[in-house]
Amino acid sequence: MFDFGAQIPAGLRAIVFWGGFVYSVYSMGSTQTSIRNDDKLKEPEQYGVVLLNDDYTTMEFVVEILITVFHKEEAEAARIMLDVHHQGRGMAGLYTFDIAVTKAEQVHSLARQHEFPLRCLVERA
Ligand code: TYC
Repeated sequence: MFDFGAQIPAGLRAIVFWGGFVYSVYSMGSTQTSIRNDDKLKEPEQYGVVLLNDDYTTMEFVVEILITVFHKEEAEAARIMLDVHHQGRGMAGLYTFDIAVTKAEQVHSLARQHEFPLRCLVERA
């Protein structure tokens, strides 16, 4: 229980995002406010965008994709690219579902534009 005093007017229901978790805040009167973890509101599930190896896409292009689409630093991008090259697959990033799908579409679209067969998957983490 946290007491927000008079900061939240009586009757107001507010959603507060705090430390990455969602809490419901209910005003219970002009002087007392309670806060509780709401079971129905969970953190969104995470989805990984997984890059797949192939024999034709250049290493430079994959590093460029990791920098521009996934906002990796160059050294980290090179490390992920080599991981994919050696292991067959590797994690480019974790996102909510819609963002992961958008990133995967961006990868496929850029790969098509440059005539590379680079593919990636969206997987539930
Ligand atoms: N195997 C590719 C090569 O040797 C490089 C590569 C790395 C391709 C990662 C795709 O997701 C990939 N040119």
